[in-house]
Amino acid sequence: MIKKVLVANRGEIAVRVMRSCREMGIKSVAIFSEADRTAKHVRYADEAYCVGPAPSTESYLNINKIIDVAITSKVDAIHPGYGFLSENAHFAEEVDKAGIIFIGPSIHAINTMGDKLTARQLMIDSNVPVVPGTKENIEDPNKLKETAAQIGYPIMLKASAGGGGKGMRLVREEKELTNAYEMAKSEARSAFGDDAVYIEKYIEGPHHIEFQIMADQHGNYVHLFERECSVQRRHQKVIEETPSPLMTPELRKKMGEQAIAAAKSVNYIGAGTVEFLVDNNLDFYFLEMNTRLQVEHPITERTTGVDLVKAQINVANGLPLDFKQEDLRQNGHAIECRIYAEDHKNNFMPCPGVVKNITEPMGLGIRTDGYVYEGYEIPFHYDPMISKLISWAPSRQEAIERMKRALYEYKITGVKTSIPFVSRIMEANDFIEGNYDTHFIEKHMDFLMTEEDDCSDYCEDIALFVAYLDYNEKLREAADKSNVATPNQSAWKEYSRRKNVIRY
Ligand code: MV4
Repeated sequence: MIKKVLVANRGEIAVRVMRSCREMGIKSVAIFSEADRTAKHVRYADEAYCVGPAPSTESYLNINKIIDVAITSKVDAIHPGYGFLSENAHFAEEVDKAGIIFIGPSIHAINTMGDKLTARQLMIDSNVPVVPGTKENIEDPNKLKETAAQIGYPIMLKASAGGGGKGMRLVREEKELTNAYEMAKSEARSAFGDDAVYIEKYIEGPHHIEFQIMADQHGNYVHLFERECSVQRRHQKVIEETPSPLMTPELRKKMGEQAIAAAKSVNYIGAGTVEFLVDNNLDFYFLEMNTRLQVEHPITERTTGVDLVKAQINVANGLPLDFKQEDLRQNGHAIECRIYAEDHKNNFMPCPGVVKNITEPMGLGIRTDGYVYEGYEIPFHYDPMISKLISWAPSRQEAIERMKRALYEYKITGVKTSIPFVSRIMEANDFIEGNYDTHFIEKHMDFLMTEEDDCSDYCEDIALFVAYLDYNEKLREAADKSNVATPNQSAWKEYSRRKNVIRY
C-alpha cells in the first residue's frame, strides 16, 4: 500500500494532490526549484527537496534528479500532476524501472494517445467517431492537393505529435494549401522533432466538450460525465462548466459510451479525459485523449462527489473503483474560472510579481484551489495561473450568481489578475444564456475588455469613509455648538458619489 508520495509538480496542483494524500494518511514529498524555496507546496509537504535551478528544464523536468529524490526519500509512488512530466512516457518508464508506482496510465496508453495519428487510427478501428480526414501522414506534396480536395475545404492541417492547438493550420482554399503545409511541417519538426502532418475537415464553430473517465486494474470503466470547455483564448481554457448547456441526456449517454470505448481501446487505467468536438448538428468527433488529471477536474468532483486524486491513488494501489456507473449522478451545476496573474488590457501579458494583499472568497458553494499568499513572489518562470475559483449551486443560473459574488469578494493586490476579465464573462448575455462556442471570447472581446465602473475594489475603503463621516458629523455638531470653523466633507462626498456607493 502506498504510504508516501512524491509530487512531481508545483503550484496549486501540487498542493491539491498533497491535500488528498493528507486525508488518506499518506506522507507527501515536495520537489522544488531554486525559484520555489518559499512556495506553498514546499511548506505543505512533509518533506521537500530542491531539484535544480529555476528553469523547468533543469528542475521540474529533470527526470534523473527527481528519481534520485524519490529513491532517497523512499517514496512508494510519484504523482505527476498536470503539465511538466505528466504525459511523458519516458518518465513513466524510468519511474517504473526504479521500482516506484507511477500514479497514471500505462506507458503504452501515454505513447498511443500522445501520437494523434496513432490515436485516430485506433479510434477508427474501435468505431469511435473521428473528424473526417486522412489516416496517414501526408508525405507526398502531390497527393496533398488531391486529398484536400476530396475532403473538401475548409480543412485543417494538424501535426501528429501536436495537440492542444500546437502545429495546427486552418486552410480555407487551395491557394493557401502548399504554404500552410510547409509551415505546419516545419513547425512540427522544430517543436516535436516529428513532422508528420494529417488533414481533417474543418468544423465551423465547434464546442469543446470532454468526458472524465476513470478505470481500475480489474477492467472496470466509468465516465464521470462531461465538462464544457469552449470558453478559451488561444487554446488556453478560461472557464469550464458542468453540465454543458448544450448537452441532452441522449447525447450524454452516446458520448459517455464512446469515451469509455476510447479508453478501453488502450486498456486505460486511472483518470483520463476524452476530448470531443461537437458541431452545430450535435454530431461529435473524438479529438484527443489526455492521459493525466486535468486542471478543470474540480468541477467534476463537485457535481459527482468523487475525489479524483483519491480515486487515482486507490487505483494505483490495485483497489477496485468503489463506485459503479449507475451510482454516479450529476448533482447541480459547477463552474470554474481560472485566475491568471496577467494584464488583459496589455495583450494578456503575464504579470509575475509580489502579491501584496490577498483575500480569497469563501462561503456556501465556493472552492478555491490556489497557492499564493501575502508577500509571495510569483516567479516568471512558470505558468501564470495562480488559482481556480469553483462555484457550485443547484442550478446553472445560481452557480453564475454565486460565481459573481465570489469574484466580488476576491481581492488580490500587487499583481494584475484576470479577475475583472472573468467577471465580465459572467455578465455577458451569451454566456448567461449558455449560447456560446469556441469563438465566444474573440466574438465578445470588446464587451469583455470594458469594465463597468464598479466599486468592489473600494468597499473596505468605503466602510472607513462611512465611519469617518459619522465622526465628522459629531465634529460638526460640536463645532456648531462652539462656533468654530466647520470641517470640510466635500472631498469624501465627491469620492463616494462618483463611486456610486453612498447617496445622500
Ligand atoms: C479543430 C477545429 C475545427 N475543426 N479540428 C484546437 C485545439 C486542438 N485540440 C484542436 N483544435 C481544434 N481542432 C477541426 N477538424 C477547431 C479547433 C479549435 C478549438 C478546439 C477546441 C477548443 C478551442 C478551439 C479554438 C480554436 C480551434
